[in-house]
Amino acid sequence: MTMQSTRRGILKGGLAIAGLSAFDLPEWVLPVMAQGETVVPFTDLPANTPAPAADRRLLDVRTIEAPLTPRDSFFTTQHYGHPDVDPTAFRLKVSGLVNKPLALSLDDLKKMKSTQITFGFECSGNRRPLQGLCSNGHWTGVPLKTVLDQAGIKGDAKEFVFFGADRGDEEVEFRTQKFTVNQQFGRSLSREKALSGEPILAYSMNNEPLTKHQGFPLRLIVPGWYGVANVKWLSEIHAQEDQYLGKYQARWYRTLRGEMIDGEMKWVEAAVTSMQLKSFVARVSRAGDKFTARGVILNDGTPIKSVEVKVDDGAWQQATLDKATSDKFSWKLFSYSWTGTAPGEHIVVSRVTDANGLVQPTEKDLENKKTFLEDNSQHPRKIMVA
Ligand SMILES: Nc1nc2c(c(=O)[nH]1)N[C@H]1C(S)=C(S)[C@@H](COP(=O)(O)O)O[C@H]1N2
Ligand SMILES: [Mo]
Repeated sequence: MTMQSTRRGILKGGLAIAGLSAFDLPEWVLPVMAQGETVVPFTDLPANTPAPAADRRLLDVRTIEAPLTPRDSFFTTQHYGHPDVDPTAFRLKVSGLVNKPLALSLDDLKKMKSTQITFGFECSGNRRPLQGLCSNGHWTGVPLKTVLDQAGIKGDAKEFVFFGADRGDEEVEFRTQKFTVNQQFGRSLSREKALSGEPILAYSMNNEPLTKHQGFPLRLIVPGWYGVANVKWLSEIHAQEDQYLGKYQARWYRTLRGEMIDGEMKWVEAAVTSMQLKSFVARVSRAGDKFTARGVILNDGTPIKSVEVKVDDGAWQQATLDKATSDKFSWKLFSYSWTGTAPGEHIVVSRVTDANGLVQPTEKDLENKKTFLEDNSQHPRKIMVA
């Protein structure tokens, strides 16, 4: 299959799931390639990308053409593989510091008033050169608050732990000792966040049931947060007073940064929560002398003020935001066109600024971030112009 026809297939899928016909086609900033338009290759991609593990999938960001990512190309990753959940036997348990413990079937959940949201997210480990651990979906489910209100949350419940049906053996280190225990994947939210009305218990993406990859039959969606918060194969919500200190909460998803405070370097370890402001160029194409860079913005839902693109040592130039991706928690797509780039290797980079004036950092700005998570640095792409 040629790249052209593959992309057309993806566009069709994208339209079908968005419930759109060809007649109300918005002006995609990432359209199917026009006649005579060709992709300008990135030269900073590794020559051979090792095939990802069977239960992992990267989105080839050069193929993004529609606001929503079709379910069969939506990126996917997890720690313990995919558990099999029988949807008829499935019960979502709500336990702990609640007045009425619950065991809800899928039907029970689907009978509750549903809500929908477009939400794009990335894994906190997403980074250059591929940037393939991100996607955008349209989610349907029940507000988490609806279910928690039904259970009746006790006053001393401070922390809500979300357990997946997936489990694995983990070595837990304690001082000089090591214990191997079999445990479920778990992540927690504070009382304030859990009851905020924003998180959703989702049973559908892009108007289709979740796939096994996406956490069938039910997952938590925390709009504006990194991927890890969106617990898949959700099986139990446990309300408790104590902080939850499981491996994927307290140890694996931490960012270590040095911050200058009053002239002194302080080392801060913080949990991975809401997404850092980020953009990257996903594809550069060319039609004659006209070049177009198209890209993606991800953040915590703060409105975007501007996104700019710079070619080589030129000035930053305003790029255009795609109106089809203006929903608060959607990823945002953008494009910028220019002419007059000579044959040879060139650098194309993007930079986003949000409504609070926060500017996407450079790699240099992040030099005191020691762990690789939350890399939202500007990503200069190398391209080869023939
Ligand atoms: N139950 C469970 N949920 C999980 C994980 C996991 O290992 N188990 N991994 C998390 C991580 S690290 C990411 S980035 C996202 C990926 O979601 P996706 O596969 O739908 O893209 O799922 C999150 N939810
Ligand atoms: Mo992740």
